[in-house]
This record gives sequence, C-alpha cells and structure tokens, in this order.
Amino acid sequence: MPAHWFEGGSPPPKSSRRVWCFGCIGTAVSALAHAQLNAEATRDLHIVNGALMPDQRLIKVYKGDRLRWRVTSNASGSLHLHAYRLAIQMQAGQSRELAFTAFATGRFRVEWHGASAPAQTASAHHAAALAMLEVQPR
Ligand SMILES: [Cu+2]
Repeated sequence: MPAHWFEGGSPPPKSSRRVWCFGCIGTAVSALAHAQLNAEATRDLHIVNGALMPDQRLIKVYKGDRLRWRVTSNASGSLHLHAYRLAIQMQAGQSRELAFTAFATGRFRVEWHGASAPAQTASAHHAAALAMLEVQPR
C-alpha cells in the first residue's frame, strides 16, 4: 500500500456515510408522508344533543395543518375552541364550516354550550369536552 494514502488523515469509513444517507431518506419520507396525509384535514362533526359519536371525539393533526370542520347540530348552541380563540354559533339543523390552521401544539378542549340551558354555559367548561384536538409537532 503506498505511503501517501495515509497523508492528511484517513477518509471516513464507508459504513458511517451510508448510515447518514439512510437517515436523510427516512426523514424526507416521513416529512412527505405527514405533508400528504395531514396538510388539509377535513372533518365532519355531527353534534347530537350536545355530544359527538365516540369516533369523532379525538382529532389528531400536525402543527401547520389546515383544518376544515363541517359542523352540524340538532340543537342550537355554540362550539368553542378557547385555546385558539374560536367560536361559532349554531342554529338547530344548520350546518357550518370552521376553517383554521393548527398553529399551536398541545391537547385542547372543544366545547359545546347548548342554547337551551343558559345556566349550563359556565359549568360546561368543567364538564367532559365535546372533543379533544391534539396538535402534534411536525
Ligand atoms: Cu366555552
């Protein structure tokens, strides 16, 4: 082996360069998957007597996703997402859309305040949430 091969230090081992490459590809693939699956997240929320079906009660998204909730209710009231300073008034039988970007990460309560029970408004903040919005970091 010629002596000049060792001048200026040895090259990095091939194995470590390969690992670094796979790491890059993995990161790119998962970022792409998140972007494609969650960039625009539409949900139908059908509120019946102030409650949602169990499979609609957890909404998981990623930070930066654009959310579009198509809300219906059989009773009048209001839907609140206090952490995001969002509220919509609902009339019985009406459907409304709530569109916003998930700008903050965390678990947030989505609340329903029925119009037929005004005294319930304050206590509703201590009752079970209508749904939980879970925003994960990307
Ligand atoms: Cu509220």
